[in-house]
Amino acid sequence: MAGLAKSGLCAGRPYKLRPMSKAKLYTLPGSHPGVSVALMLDYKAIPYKRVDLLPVVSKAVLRAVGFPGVTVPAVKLDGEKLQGSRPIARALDSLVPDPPLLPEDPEQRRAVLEAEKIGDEQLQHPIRQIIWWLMKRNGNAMGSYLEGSHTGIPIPIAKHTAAPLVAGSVHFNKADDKNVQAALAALPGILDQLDAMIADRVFGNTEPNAADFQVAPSIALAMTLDDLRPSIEDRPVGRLAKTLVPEYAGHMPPGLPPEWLAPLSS
Ligand SMILES: N[C@@H](CCC(=O)N[C@@H](CS)C(=O)NCC(=O)O)C(=O)O
Repeated sequence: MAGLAKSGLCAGRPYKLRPMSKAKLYTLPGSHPGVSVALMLDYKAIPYKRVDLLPVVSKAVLRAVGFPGVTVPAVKLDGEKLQGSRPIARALDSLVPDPPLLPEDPEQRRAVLEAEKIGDEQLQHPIRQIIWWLMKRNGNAMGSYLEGSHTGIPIPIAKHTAAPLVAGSVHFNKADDKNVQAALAALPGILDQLDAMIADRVFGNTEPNAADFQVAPSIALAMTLDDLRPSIEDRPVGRLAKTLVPEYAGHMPPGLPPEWLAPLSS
């Protein structure tokens, strides 16, 4: 098993790690919580191998390799099987405390956990629903989200066999007209809340915390959508995402009905 660097500098602070095996991150191409976990592993200087599963098929694979749940991100690290971006963040802090993902001060810690929860429970899923709704109507965009992925399947082949996986993902994520309209209507309120938390210095500071790593990939993914980018990129949360995740694979041309986008422009 590969060992880890035993010391180094991260965010200007020295860190010390006990030797541990390389982590294995199971994710999907374009998965925003998967990017969150990859960024946190990098921040903790934990080397890892990334395994990109295909949507829908991923559920059976995760079970086959011993995870109890059927969603990514999932991580094998030091004999532990971790699943879910927030539980993984807590486990990473206990395995490698420095640099920390949560502040020590209880009040600041509570605020970061609240922002992280909004990112996970309110922001992640609407973005997922919007993108699957669009992918069903523009299968050509699929190839761009597969750029740089490690599925083991050549992109042109994956792209041309994706229709049943897209249909399954639309079904699994309930990405129907009603839910996507509701997701778009809720988005401005969620973005306002996150911008207010950045103004209060809960996250978006010099040293990133668990909320930065949770929120920025969802916003970066949202900004791969031509329909959403103009309403997000100049907001504090958009600027934060561009700093933390400057390159997010994927590009989705416009496709949402203009009237569904009205809440974002008002
Ligand atoms: N809130 C969970 C999200 C887990 C989740 O829904 N992951 C998606 C990918 S972003 C998934 O595994 N979907 C299964 C599929 O598409 O087949 C987390 O942060 O870990």
